[in-house]
Amino acid sequence: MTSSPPRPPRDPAADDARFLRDFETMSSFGATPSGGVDRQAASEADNAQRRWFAGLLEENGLRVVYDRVGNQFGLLERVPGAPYVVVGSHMDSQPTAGRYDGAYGVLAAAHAVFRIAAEDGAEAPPVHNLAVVNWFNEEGSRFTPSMMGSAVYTGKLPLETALAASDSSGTTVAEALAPTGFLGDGDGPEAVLCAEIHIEQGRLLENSGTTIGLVGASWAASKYEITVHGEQAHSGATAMEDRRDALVGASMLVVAARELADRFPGVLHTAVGRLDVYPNSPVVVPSRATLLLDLRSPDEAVLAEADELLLAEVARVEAAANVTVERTLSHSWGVNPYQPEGVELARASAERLGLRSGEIMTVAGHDSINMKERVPTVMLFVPSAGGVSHNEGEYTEDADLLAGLEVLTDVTRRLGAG
Ligand code: HGY
Ligand code: MN
Ligand code: MN
Ligand code: MN
Repeated sequence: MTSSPPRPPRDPAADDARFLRDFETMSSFGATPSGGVDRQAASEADNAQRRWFAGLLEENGLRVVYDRVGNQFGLLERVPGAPYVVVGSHMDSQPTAGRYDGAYGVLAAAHAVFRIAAEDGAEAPPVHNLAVVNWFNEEGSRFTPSMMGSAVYTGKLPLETALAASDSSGTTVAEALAPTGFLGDGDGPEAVLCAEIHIEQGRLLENSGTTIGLVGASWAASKYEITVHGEQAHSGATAMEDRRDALVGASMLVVAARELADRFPGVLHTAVGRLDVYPNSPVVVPSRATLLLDLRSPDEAVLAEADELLLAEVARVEAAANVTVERTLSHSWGVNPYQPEGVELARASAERLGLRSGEIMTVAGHDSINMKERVPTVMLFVPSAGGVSHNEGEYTEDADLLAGLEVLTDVTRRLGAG
């Protein structure tokens, strides 16, 4: 039996150049004139980058499969029948976003697995298979809730609910995915362990001169859909005392949410990122205004107290603007920590590579927040310049991208060795 020809030893500089070249290619999908990207879930740009990514995975010997909600996986099957270390993030983006959010973590996962696959006699014989993952619709900008693909994969969100979610044009996830070929008929690979690398999207790592963030826990988050009901009226002729102006009510709630953050300095972040007004016509008093409110805190008791205070504000607004307010919690997660042994394994990898690391909490949501509730999960950060994210000016130094890739490769190799 002829043994396979010895593989050329890895050339780290060439590997790094390949990664950076692939990252440039990836950043061309949905590229915006100001240097960012727009590739919302199941958009043409997202579909195009997924097709390119499938080709890259296959060229490197991985088998590409999709699950029932469009999560994309590249499988490296080394041990027949063994479960998988699932490594990856998301490629979908916010409407005018940066090139790094999510996409970096998916490409780094792919290159980590390519490097491990190319090693002769890895340090320890593999126990688990490896799967690269591109989670569907993490951002939730076109279809809510966010972190959708990993929520379905982990059983947190029913598949039917996800497939029925619709965008502002009324197109459902099922309809958007149907023609793409990204809807599989299986559950995807069985995960036994998980890892994700992501840009920090804050400036703690940059401020402290730390290269690798070891994510120990997440801030808790509550995302509400709030609908204010008023009454349509002529914006000129209607007497002021007769008006039930939904937009006035919604505006009071936006300001109340901002003032709430001021009551808990440093431990409560609030924002209203989307406001839909109906009928949104210049000469009509709006009868309906829907806002998506985002509350986050590292302390679940603070989040609960903020929720109570917000309810009191709702009652005040209803009386003051003579409107009625409906509020539903559309998505939430707790602080629940990542497994400490995973943090220590990643710390040891960073130390072995001579990289400065430090423990950090994630304020942003990630697919690993869903995954850590199912399997031991390692979450890593690399610095964001100025903490800028969800903004076309998002930036991370190449040296930090490559350092993060080295750590992710070492962590994935060790997780794969069981
Ligand atoms: O909600 C989040 O923080 C994530 O970016 N979807
Ligand atoms: Mn992200
Ligand atoms: Mn994001
Ligand atoms: Mn994420």
